[in-house]
Amino acid sequence: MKSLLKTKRLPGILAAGLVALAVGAAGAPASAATAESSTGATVSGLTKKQQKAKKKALKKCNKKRPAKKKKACKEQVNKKYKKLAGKNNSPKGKTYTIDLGDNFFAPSEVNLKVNDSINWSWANVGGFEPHNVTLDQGPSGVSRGDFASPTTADKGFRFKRTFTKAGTYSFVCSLHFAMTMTTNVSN
Ligand SMILES: [Cu+2]
Repeated sequence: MKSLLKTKRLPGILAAGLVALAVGAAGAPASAATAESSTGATVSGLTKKQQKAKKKALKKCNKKRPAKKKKACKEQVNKKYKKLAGKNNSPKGKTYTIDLGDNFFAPSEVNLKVNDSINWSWANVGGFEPHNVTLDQGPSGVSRGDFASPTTADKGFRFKRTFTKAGTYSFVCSLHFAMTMTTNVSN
């Protein structure tokens, strides 16, 4: 597991650019692939992986003869990925509550599926000792800023985040280094 601080961002940007070019060639707007929504899907509604698969499928269609078959093939591919994009844009994940305490997370380990969420709750803290949720390590492409709660002792405080990328996430309270938790996210 690489530390997030050491994560190289450039290859990701290059890859996104290549996908953008590929999608552009397939007829979708080239700008679509660069920005990602909270679901991990691009603005076009497809994940980068899905965009790649779509491009491959369309390429296959190009080999079909006669032109009528080629057209029908492309229509089918476009329809399929339009449906997938719709799914991506309306994720139906579960929400799990994790309690913060003095000084622990409970439970300290949780297994999620992609698009599930955690709602961290300060309801059970003492009210004097401030705490936060800080991402220590996560899968590549996830940044600390995606999971950075304010620091507070406010029992009414809640911090909710959706997990769109599979992998292992280690969280810590930056004021109490023994206060850790692990989130495993699978596809
Ligand atoms: Cu703390």
